[in-house]
Amino acid sequence: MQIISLFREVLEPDELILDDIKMATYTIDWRKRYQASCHCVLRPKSLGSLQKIMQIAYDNCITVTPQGGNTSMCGASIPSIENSVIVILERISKIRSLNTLDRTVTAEAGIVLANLRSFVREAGFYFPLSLASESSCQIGGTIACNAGGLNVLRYGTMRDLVLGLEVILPNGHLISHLSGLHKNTTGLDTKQLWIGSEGTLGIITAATLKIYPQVNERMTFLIACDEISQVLFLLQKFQFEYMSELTSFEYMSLPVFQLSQNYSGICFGLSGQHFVLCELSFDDKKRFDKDLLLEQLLLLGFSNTIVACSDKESQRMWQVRENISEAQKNTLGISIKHDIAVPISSLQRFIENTEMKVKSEFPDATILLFGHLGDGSLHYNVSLARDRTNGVYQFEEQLNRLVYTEVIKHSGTIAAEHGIGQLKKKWLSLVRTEQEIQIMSALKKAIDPKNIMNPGKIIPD
Ligand code: FAD
Ligand code: 2HG
Ligand code: ZN
Repeated sequence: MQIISLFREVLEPDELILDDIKMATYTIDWRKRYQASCHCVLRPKSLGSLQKIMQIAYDNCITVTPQGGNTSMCGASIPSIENSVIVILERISKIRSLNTLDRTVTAEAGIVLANLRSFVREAGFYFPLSLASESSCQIGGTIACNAGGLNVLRYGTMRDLVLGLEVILPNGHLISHLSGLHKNTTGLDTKQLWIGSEGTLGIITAATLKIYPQVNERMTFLIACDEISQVLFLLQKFQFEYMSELTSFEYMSLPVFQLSQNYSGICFGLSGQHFVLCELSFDDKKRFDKDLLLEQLLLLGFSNTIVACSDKESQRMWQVRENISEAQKNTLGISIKHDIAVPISSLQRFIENTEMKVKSEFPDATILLFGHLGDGSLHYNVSLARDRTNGVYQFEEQLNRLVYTEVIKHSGTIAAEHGIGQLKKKWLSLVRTEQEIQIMSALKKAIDPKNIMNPGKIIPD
């Protein structure tokens, strides 16, 4: 109660959420896996209010979890300890400026990704970060997680798109460095610390981001293959033939493709074991030639292909891809998720070996394999017929060990794009050396000496 009065003194009434029912949406994660009670949810309407919140939190050692769209897949956005406060950014969401000569947009952290993308589109430009969660997730959250998504092949992850950052430190001080410089070699690039920091080093309040020219034409197509080797062969061919046009190369295994088609009420009538949703973007209309593409695919032996003939058809293809997580959650219940990456040259061996091991220890497993194969990252989700409720988590450690052992054998990572959060911190030492973890801890101590920012995330206990 006393903590609430401290905030009440400096905030306006509508900047505090105290009602249990209203708080409930912020205290449970998208997967309904992590739940926490907290003193209150704070929704500051200005940077000034946010600074006051942090000063109070710092002086009184109150732990703070910043929250964006609450779409984290690894429990990063839910406090891991009791007696925290959650700070939501939804009201700090203005577009501050658009500079077409610098090719930048400066936006506040709470803007929803889809809204930023529409704003940039309406101005005649393109902001490439695209995720299935884009109608909920926020710019601050995507920076804090270094989000990846569907266009990484051509434009990189969020880290590649951030030119400048503004953050509020745990002690309430503001660092604002929102320059639109594309080059700057003045010592350590400190903004990189906050990109991927998952709310553990302060609150991101605004960013200057790169924007791109709008793409003139897109070609979206679905290809069915019988063997994973064909998928990799296709990727290699496209990387040579359409190096700069290849924007997305998304993979779906048969169980995933069927599940999401059924859930979406869409059927493309393709048969195969492996499916690729591919998008080429052309700045130059001359290279946009559907017939040529179909002919090339036929010559390479890919006859089971559908090239979208309209925006509507392309949207239907993307719908099947983007509905996967929802389809899985609503149809198969609770699954065990992995967000891994291995070098593309090792993908086939990784997929084959891991499947063999999973099936031998878990004969009732359905492996829901899909993801951004073009950049080497895959979602290796496993559903067990024996239990589709939370009870399945009793098998999580065994399954994780199995999958991560193969990931490590193939020089991969246990978190390609979703981050570590609470879910994977005990596995961090598999992929980061002791010295690297020590450096992370030392930086955390230097920036957040009282450990008030989203404690219990990333760094193992
Ligand atoms: P939240 O979930 O609210 O928070 C995530 C982390 O960021 C937390 O640690 C939080 O404390 C911190 N944070 C949030 N805002 C701030 C801030 N302003 N300052 C400091 N820290 C902050 N991810 C991908 O990379 N690629 C995908 O393709 C993808 N697809 C998804 C599809 C679905 C259906 C869903 C549900 C999720 C998907 N995700 C994907 C995961 C998720 O959407 C991303 O990680 C996203 O970046 C999280 O943004 P958010 O605003 O929801 O952040
Ligand atoms: C995607 O690629 C997301 O669609 C979600 O990263 C992955 O649900 C998942 O496991
Ligand atoms: Zn993904």
